[in-house]
Amino acid sequence: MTDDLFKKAAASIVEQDREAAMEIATQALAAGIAPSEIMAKGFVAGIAEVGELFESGELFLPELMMAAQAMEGAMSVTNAALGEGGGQAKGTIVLGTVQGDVHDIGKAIVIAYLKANSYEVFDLGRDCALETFLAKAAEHHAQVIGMSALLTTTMEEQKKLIAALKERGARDTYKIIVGGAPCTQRWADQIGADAYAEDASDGVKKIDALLGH
Ligand code: B12
Repeated sequence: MTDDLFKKAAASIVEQDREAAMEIATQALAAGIAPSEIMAKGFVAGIAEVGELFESGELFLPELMMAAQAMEGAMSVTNAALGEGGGQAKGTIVLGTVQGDVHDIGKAIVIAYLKANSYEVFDLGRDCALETFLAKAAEHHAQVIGMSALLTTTMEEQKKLIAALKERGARDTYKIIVGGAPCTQRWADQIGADAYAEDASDGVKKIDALLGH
């Protein structure tokens, strides 16, 4: 039954069916499946398959966009179920997708997890300029800046932001965490980030560790 729902969830994304995706997400939650589990084993598996089909030329951009819309539909259901952690905030984070990059599905999941784990998070959206990251981090007195990048070309923006902080003598003002499919621990080390996370729950763990929770 559960495996069947995971398969249906993945299929709804591959078939670019937003309505079905939302319905399956609702069904899964009603069946007691955790939002994180239906996301990871169902919907994220589906969008990963879509990425492979796109890469091999079996799906084209319009279909990729419709699959992303189905994914957003599913996320609207699962993220709402995650809720907010409540209590005193464990820390303040500004998080966005870097300039030149419009991929924001992963970022939305990370934000939902962080909020559910009692962090105050300011969503800087997508295609976010380096200066906006820095201005918003200062404005909100953030402890952490999180940057998402999904393109090998836009990963460079993560490096540029760290370099800009160093140039201004402000590198130690913030902890920097990077993520997104092309990023790795090695990349994070290379650019001098404080942490890399492979997914949303790892992101919460890494930020907890950075802030001593
Ligand atoms: C959906 C999608 C799109 C959608 C995005 C919609 C949206 N609102 O996000 C649309 C259709 C718009 C799109 C456009 C493009 N895309 Co696209 N897209 C994808 C796809 C299939 C899925 C991405 C996704 O949502 N994954 C699911 C989420 C949950 O995973 P995630 O983003 O990795 O996030 C998780 C972790 O990485 C981590 N994480 C992510 N960010 C952060 C940040 C922090 C701080 C932390 C802690 C953790 C963290 O936690 C997340 C949750 O677990 C990928 C394939 C792939 N394998 O990634 C291609 C892919 C990224 N796209 C690709 C390409 C080429 C493009 C286009 C250039 C296509 C074109 N010809 O126009 C454009 C680029 C537009 C732009 N300027 O940004 C390539 C990139 C290749 C490369 N080497 O750079 C990929 C890899 C597809 C492929 N295999 O060819 N795309």
